[in-house]
Amino acid sequence: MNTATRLSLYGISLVGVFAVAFFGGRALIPDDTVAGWTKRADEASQDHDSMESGHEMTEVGGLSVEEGGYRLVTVSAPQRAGENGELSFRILDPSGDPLTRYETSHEKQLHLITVRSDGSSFEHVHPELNQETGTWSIPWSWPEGGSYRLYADFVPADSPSVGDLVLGQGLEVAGRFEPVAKPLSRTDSVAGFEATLSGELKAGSTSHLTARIMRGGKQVTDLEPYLGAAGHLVALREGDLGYLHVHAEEGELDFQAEVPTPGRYLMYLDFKVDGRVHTAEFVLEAK
Ligand SMILES: [Cu+2]
Repeated sequence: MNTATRLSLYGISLVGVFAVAFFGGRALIPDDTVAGWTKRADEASQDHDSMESGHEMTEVGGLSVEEGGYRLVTVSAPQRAGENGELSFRILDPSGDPLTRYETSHEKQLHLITVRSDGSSFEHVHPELNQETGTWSIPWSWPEGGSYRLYADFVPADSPSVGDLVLGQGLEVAGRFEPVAKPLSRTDSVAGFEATLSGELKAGSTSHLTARIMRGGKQVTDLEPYLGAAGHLVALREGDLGYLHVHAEEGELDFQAEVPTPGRYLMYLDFKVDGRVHTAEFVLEAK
């Protein structure tokens, strides 16, 4: 091998080293493409900010113990099905102090929802706040074993711009567990009432839903106000149990639901008749 050939081979191997460095780094992707991605990411985060501050949220809540700096802590409940005890927890504010001041929303300072992972055993209750300690508590027992999800839905009074927060946490309960299948359903029978939910869910847009309550073949028209409306609807996304914001509209049992993705949604309608609150359950599919 002569000197010239050796030098040119050296040159080729140098080119090889540069090529590896070039392809190994971001230089592989043209700069203007990267700039486009960065810009879109910025726009997305701005959109996210504006959705957070507004009321028209299409995101799901309740999948995290923390949101906006507020944290769900010291969740305690009976560990075994059938055991009588207390369910309690605290909310910490962004500085780490127990949150004791809440805005009233739907007539309550905090809405506590629990549901088993299969969508059964839904409960929507209103615990008591200890103003000194910031501890929320309510007498409690689990009907059956399984994995449960707990949601605390509230509006902190110390920072009105934060708006409605839904913090969530999972809980394991020992005891018998038979998963319950929840097929698609627009009707439910509960305590002698026939409930129907009509309307189509469309992913990414506002859907209008209307419920109707019948008893003995006649429509029930004397529903009592419950939480500031004729009824209260909670929607959970099947799969991750993400909690959706549903707004009551004008009119008897009319709602606006915003679902972010196609798939099934578990819907729970609380309504009040003769001084008693009942829950009708539906499963709808969003296209
Ligand atoms: Cu409530």
